[in-house]
Amino acid sequence: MTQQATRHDWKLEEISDLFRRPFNDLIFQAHSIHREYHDPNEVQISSLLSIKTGACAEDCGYCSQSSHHKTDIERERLLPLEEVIEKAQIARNNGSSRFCMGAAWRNPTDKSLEKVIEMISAVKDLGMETCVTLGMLTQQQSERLKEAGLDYYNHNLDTSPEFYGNVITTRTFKDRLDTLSHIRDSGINICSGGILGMGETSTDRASMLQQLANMNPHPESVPINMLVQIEGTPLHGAEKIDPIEFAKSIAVARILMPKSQVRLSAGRHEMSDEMQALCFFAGANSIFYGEKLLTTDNCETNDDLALFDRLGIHAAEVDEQSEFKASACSS
Ligand code: SAM
Ligand code: DTB
Ligand code: SF4
Repeated sequence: MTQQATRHDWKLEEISDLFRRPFNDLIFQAHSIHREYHDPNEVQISSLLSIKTGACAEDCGYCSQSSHHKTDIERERLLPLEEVIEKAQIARNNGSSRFCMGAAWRNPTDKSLEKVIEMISAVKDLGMETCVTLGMLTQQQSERLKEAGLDYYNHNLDTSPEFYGNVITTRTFKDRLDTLSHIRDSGINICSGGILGMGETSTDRASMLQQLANMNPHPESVPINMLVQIEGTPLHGAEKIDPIEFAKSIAVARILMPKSQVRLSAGRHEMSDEMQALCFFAGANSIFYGEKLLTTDNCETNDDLALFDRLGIHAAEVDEQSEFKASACSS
């Protein structure tokens, strides 16, 4: 087996060339790399829970939870610990190996961070991996989360540095990079990716992937979301991304970051089984599972199980050393 060297010096033009390759050549290359590094029939599944919903000070143009937009979500304060444990237990019983808790904050206060830490400890006690996404963090807060045993922190770049200002104005691209470097320095695994279908160009998609691929080490998890269009947000009505271009983006992410988990994230609800199958072939090897994402619908769990069954895919499971091992998805 000839594993290619993992690179962190990708030029934008090289990545754009990958996007310009004939589809079959690109997908073949991505799938070949995928097989070298991963079990091609294994997909890791995480479940999401919004632990604090809405009234967010940021103006992210895609988001239902920004106080800058008029959407019809119900605001909720930080959930009680018992409710979080109950939801995590359900997710574990449904086969999720990781529980990801999201809060609509620009950044957490130290006081609310301690409450989230209680949640992290309780979820870890259930034998699940933990992930949180709470907005910007200081170095000290990252270290506190590491000390509490957090496995992953999700903080997306969202889009290219060039397109970023069209989507968010209340924090900068550099703010995001700073939070990511605090997470990296504190030793927590990074989950970072972006959203496609916000009106960005193919060069923007290449540029966002360049930013991720030139991080050293690569983010351990790379969520690729397809915009879920939400009425009342500025990006409602944005031109939808061509499914083939979306699958190509998954393939390019797999080629650039061979060892990472590439997560087929938001937007699966609007994807056909065939499009999801193509994304798995192109190198996606994790999903969000469960009927809700944060505030919007995800695929029905029975539909996911039926798709896994049709494709002969099994879910990855965590063992005591937090390493993935195969298990039947329905067991
Ligand atoms: N407030 C925190 C933050 O922004 O870092 C955490 C929660 S935020 C909802 C997590 C990520 O979900 C965003 O960075 C974005 O990439 C993704 N996301 C949010 N709304 C989305 C939508 N409508 N469609 C696709 N992805 C979305
Ligand atoms: C990520 O990249 N996608 C997830 C997770 N990280 C937190 C969130 C998707 C949110 C989709 C819109 C919603 O449900 O509000
Ligand atoms: Fe707030 Fe996160 Fe939504 Fe942006 S994506 S408005 S930071 S909850």
